[in-house]
Amino acid sequence: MALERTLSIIKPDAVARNVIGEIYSRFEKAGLKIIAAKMKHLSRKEAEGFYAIHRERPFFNALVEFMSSGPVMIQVLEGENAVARNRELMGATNPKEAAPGTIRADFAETIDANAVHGSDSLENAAIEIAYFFSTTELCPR
Ligand code: RTP
Ligand code: MG
Repeated sequence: MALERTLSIIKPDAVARNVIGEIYSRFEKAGLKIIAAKMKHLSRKEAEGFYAIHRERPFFNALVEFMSSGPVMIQVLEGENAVARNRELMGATNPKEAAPGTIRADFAETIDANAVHGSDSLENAAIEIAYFFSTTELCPR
């Protein structure tokens, strides 16, 4: 087992639904520690930079529009196999296909507004964490 860090974002739809605490509770119950957090209303440019990997995808504009439509809650999660563990907690990208009991099944309805983001690999996690946090903002314990 490996101690990992991953980047999580509670997207504008879930922040608007007032379920930050319920989602944090799922991270904590799964043994993931929140070692950094900030709330932020992303500019278009910040959202574009974050999702640059999807630049050529047909849904890119809608994704950037949505991610900059309201405040998001951004956190670094640390724990055993944190990248995969967080993806399990999130459920499938399309909430309609997400397993019962996952965050997306419980708090989201559409593929565009699907409640949470989670890094999809350890390599991307490092890039995404550095996009939002300096090393001095991380508080492992
Ligand atoms: P995320 O990056 O937000 O954690 O989501 P993910 O890995 O599950 O999905 P990804 O393929 O990385 O796509 C990023 C976000 O783009 C939106 N999307 N829309 N209309 C579509 O076919 C489509 N596909 C993806 C979703 O909001 C997804 O979370
Ligand atoms: Mg992704």
